[in-house]
Amino acid sequence: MRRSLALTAVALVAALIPATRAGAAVTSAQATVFAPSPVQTLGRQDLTDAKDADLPVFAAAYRRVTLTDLDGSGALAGRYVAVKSATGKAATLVDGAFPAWHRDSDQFEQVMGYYWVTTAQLYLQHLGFGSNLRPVNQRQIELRIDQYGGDNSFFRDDKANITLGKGGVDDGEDAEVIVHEYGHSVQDGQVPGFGTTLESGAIGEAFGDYLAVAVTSWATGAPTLTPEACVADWDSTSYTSTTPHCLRRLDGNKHYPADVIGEVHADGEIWSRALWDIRGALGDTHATTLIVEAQFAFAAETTFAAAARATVDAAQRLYGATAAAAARSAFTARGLL
Ligand SMILES: [Ca+2]
Ligand SMILES: [Ca+2]
Ligand SMILES: [Ca+2]
Ligand SMILES: [Zn+2]
Repeated sequence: MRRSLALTAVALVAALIPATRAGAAVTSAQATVFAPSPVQTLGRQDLTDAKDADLPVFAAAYRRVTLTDLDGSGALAGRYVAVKSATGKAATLVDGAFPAWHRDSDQFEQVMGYYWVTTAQLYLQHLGFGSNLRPVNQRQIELRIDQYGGDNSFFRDDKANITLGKGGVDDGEDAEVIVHEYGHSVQDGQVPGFGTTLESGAIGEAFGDYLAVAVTSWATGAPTLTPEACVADWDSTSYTSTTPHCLRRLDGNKHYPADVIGEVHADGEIWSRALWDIRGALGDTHATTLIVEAQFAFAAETTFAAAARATVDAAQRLYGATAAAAARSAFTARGLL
């Protein structure tokens, strides 16, 4: 009797609120993160991993935020991501909130993964993807944190999952590393199997870098203490010696084909500079909307030139001739058109 009453209530709620998945109790909870990283927040290029120690200097970089779209289980699982950690106990709610774990706790990177994947998806939705434009990657991906030695994170398109490594600075401590990986998930969601050739792979790396900057600037404001074009300011302190520390930048000056070296991350800096210039000309909202919309039309093994043409076409379709000219100019400046 009680069970059938409960089922009726769930069915009624689902009928009244069609946007809510039947039976899925979606909730929010407070948690503590870096937003997006201590280097960017504090403007200190001298920070080092210090073997994962929670030194006093980091105190001012923590932010209390609201995790949304949780599934109500008390774990870090929700509409867009489920966190699976191979290191440490799984984070769980305590009295309705996630405790204020800091960087020396395994649970901190788990919370970071949940928050930043969800924030990246909400950024895409704020652009209109899933409302006036078709949805982009609105699926639950799996995010794993692995204690393996290498300093690398990667996206596996066979399982729609992201793995964050713990080499050097834990990758999960830098929102821009997390969102970069989510960029691969986005492109795989749009074009399954995207990015297996050199040029399509370079576009994948470039888009991940671009999305990392766009999402973190949207969520926390454009940085004033570090260059906005710098990607992964915190993670890269482990493997770069010059300052500002950047894994890569969006505002480099590489040109096609002279600067192609046959490595997807390096060659991606040709493409990401074009995206950066489109954003500079049209602003974040129009630029990212047309860039993401264009990707639906990319072949899985697209060339730079074909993808550039598709992006100009999307600019024309969405915003007209002036936007198309700005996109064309950005790609021409790189030698891509
Ligand atoms: Ca850590
Ligand atoms: Ca790292
Ligand atoms: Ca940055
Ligand atoms: Zn990548």
